[in-house]
Amino acid sequence: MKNTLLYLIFFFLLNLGLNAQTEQSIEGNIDNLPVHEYTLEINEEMVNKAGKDVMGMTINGSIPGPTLEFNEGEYAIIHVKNNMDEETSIHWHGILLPNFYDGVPYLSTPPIEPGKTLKYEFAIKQNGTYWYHSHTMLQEQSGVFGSIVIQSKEKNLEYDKELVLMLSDWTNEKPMDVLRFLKRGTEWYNIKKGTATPLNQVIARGALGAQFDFWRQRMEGADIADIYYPAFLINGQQTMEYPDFKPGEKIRLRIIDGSASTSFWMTFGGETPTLVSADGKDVVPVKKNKTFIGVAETYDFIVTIPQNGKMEFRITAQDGSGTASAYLGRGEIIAAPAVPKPDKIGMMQKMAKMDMKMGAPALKSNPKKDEPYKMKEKWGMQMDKGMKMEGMDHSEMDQIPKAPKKEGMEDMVHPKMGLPIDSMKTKEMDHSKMDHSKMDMKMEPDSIPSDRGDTMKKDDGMQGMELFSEYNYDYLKSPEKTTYDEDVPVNEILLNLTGNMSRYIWSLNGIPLSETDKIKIKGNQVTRITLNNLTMMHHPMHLHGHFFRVINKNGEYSPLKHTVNVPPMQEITIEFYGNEYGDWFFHCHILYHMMGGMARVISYDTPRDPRLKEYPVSNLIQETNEYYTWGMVDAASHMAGMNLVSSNIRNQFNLSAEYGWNQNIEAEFSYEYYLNDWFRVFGGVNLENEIEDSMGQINTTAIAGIRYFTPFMFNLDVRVDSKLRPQIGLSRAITIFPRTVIFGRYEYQADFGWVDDLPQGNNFKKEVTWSTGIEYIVSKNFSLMGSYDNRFGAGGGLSIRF
Ligand SMILES: [Cu+2]
Repeated sequence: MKNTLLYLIFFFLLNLGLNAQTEQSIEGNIDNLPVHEYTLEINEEMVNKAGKDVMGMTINGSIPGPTLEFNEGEYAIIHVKNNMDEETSIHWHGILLPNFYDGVPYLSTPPIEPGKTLKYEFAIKQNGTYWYHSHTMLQEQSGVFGSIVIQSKEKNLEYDKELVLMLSDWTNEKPMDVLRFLKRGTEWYNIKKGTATPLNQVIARGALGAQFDFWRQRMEGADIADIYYPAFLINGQQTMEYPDFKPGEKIRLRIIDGSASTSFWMTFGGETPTLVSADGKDVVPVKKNKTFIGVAETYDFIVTIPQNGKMEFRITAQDGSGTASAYLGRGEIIAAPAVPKPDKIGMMQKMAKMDMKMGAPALKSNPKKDEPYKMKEKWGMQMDKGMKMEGMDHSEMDQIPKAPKKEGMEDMVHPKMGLPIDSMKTKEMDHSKMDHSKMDMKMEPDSIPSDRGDTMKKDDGMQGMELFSEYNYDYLKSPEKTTYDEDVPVNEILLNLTGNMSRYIWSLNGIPLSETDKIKIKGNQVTRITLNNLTMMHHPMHLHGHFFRVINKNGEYSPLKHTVNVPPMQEITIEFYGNEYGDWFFHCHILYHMMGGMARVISYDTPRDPRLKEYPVSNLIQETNEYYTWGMVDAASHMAGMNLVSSNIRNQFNLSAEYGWNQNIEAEFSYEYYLNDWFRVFGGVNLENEIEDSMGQINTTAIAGIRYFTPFMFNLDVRVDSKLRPQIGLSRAITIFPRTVIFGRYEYQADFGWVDDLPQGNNFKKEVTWSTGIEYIVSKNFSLMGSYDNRFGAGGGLSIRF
C-alpha cells in the first residue's frame, strides 16, 4: 500500500515535470524515457498528383510522408536520410524541443547534405496533432511533409477511432520557377484560375472608382492567393474514400494544413462536428461546421459517421479556386456545404470605401531606421474618421454557444483604434465587448452618403467584409487559464506585416530578413508581439519552438497556438513566455512569402552552438535575397525584340534590344538600384542608329537617371545621356479583358546641342519615340501581340516569356 502510494506520487511528479511546458528543453534522454525510433528517407522521384508526371520529393516513397506516432512521455529518435542530390532538412512543426533539433538549416541545425543522415532526438513532452516538413527553400511544396500524432497520457476525449487528414496544394511547375514567375509580376496565375479582375469586369460592376483607388496606391486589386494550383490534396489525393468507418462511430479527425501557400475553408456533411483541439492544444469543445484553416495550422474535430450514407469532408481553397474531398463511411454522399467563391471586385469596393491606406513600404530607403509605430500610424485602416461595427450575422453555420446572436447596433472598440498597447486589461475588456464573427464595419454617417448603410445591408456580396469578420479566433477557448504571472516583465514588439505585390517582396516593418538583425528577447519574461497586417493578403505567422497566446475575446482563456493567421489590414496580439535558449525562426508560413523576406530570427542571445560552426546563418538569410532572372522575346512582322531582367531585392540588371526590319535599332543595358519599393537610380549604355531607317551610323551613349513606379502604376524614366540630352519616358500596361492587355510607351528626348553640333541655325532638336499595342495571353509562356511603333511601323507576332 505504501509502495503503491509512493509509486503514484512518483508518477504524479513525473507527469508534472513532463507537462511543464514552461521548462527549458534539454538535450538527451536524461529521464530514461522509452525510446521510439523512426527512419525517414527523402528521395526525388517522378510522381503524378495532378494529371502529369513531374519530379517530386517523397518521404519513404510517398507524399505526404508517414505519420509519426508517439505517446506523450516517450523519447523520439528520428533518422533522416537524404537520398537526393541537394541539401535538405526536417523541422518538427509545433514541437517543443531543444534548439539544435528544431531543423532550420544554418540557424539551429546543420543542413542534411546529399547522401548523409541526421539523427534528431528529443523528449516528447506534449500531446496532440502536429506535423513535420522540410525547411529548405521550397522543398515542402514538392512533397517533403508528413504528420505527427502524439497520444495524450490520459484520454480526456470520447471517440472510437481517429484519422489524420493532411491537406496540401500541388503544382506541376518547379516551385522555384513559380517563385520566379511571381517575382516577374504576372497576372497569369489569376487568369489560369479565373480570379483575375480585368477592367471590363470592374467597369461592369461599377467599380471603376475603387479600381482607381487601388491603382493610385499601386495595386492591381485585392488578391487572396498568388499561385495557381492544378490540385488540392487530402492525404495526397484529390478524393479520398474511408469506407471502413461504421455508422454511429465517433472519429477524431486530425486535420493539418501542410500546404505551401493555401489556406482552406473546411466544411463537413452530416451532423455538425465538434472542434476539440487547435494547433495540438485542447480547446473548450465547440460545435462548428465551416472553419478556416490557415497554412500550417492544425485542427481536431470529432465527427459521427452517419447512419445512412457517407459524410463528406471538403476543403475549399480560400480564393475559391479548387476543392478536395474525403468521404467517411458508405452509401449515399452526405455533402458538405459549398463555400462560395469570394467576390474580389466586391472586396475592392468595400476596401476602397473603408479608406484604407494600402501600399505601406515593403522596402524602406533606410532599413537601419526601424520605426514600426510611425509606420502603423501612417498606413492601414484610417480609424480617425470613426468607425462603428454593426451586428450582422455572416456565418449561419457558426454554432458557438459562447456567442449569442445579437441584432442591431452595438458599440465596439476595434483593436486598430489605437488602444494603449501596454494595458492588456483594457484590451481584453474591449475584445470581450465585440463579437467578431458577426462584425461589420461602416463609416460614421457623416462620412458617407446617407443611403450607404442601406446599400451595404442589401448587398449580398458581403464577402469583402467577411474578410475581416470570419477570420477571427474567438471560437477558440483554452480549457485552462493561459495568462502568465503578473510579476513577469513584458517586452512589447510591434511588427507591421508589409509586402510589395508587384515585385513580390515581403517583409516586416518594411524590412526584409536580409536587411535586419535578430530580434533579441530575454528568458523568463513575456514577449508580446503585435502583428499589424498592412497588406492585402493573409499571413499565417509561425513561431518555432514555442506556443503563444493569441489574445482574443476569451481573455485569460485565450488559446495557445504555434501559428496565427493575420487577415488583411487586421491586427492580432500574441504573447509567449521565454523559457528556451538559442535562435528561433519566426516567419510567414506561406513559403513564397518567407522566401520573399517575411521572416525574423528571434534570439535569446545565447552563444551560438559550436556544432554550427561550419554552417553560417548568412546562408539561410541569403536564400531570401536570391537573384531571379526572366525574359521575353518578341518576333513580329515589323520588329524583333528581347528583354532580359535579373533582380534581387535591391539590385536589378536589364538588357533590352529592339530591331525594326526597316533598319532601326535600339539596345540598352542598365543596372538599377532600388532605394525603396518604387524609386531607383540607374546607369548604363544605350545604342541607337543615328540616321532613320539606316544602320550606317550607330551611336553609343552612356546613360544615367532615375526610374520611378508612380501612383496609378506608370513607369517613369528620367535620364540624361553622355551627350547631355535629357529624356523623359512613361509606360503603362492595363489588363482590359481576362487575357487581353494593352500597353503604351512614350519617350521625349531633347537635344540643346551642348555636345554634338546641331544642324545649321538650330539650337534645339527633339526626338519622340512612342509605341502602343495589344497583347493576348495564350498560355503561361506565349502571347499574341500587335503593336505600332513610330520607328518600326505596325505589325503583329508572337511574344515568348522565359
Ligand atoms: Cu505571408
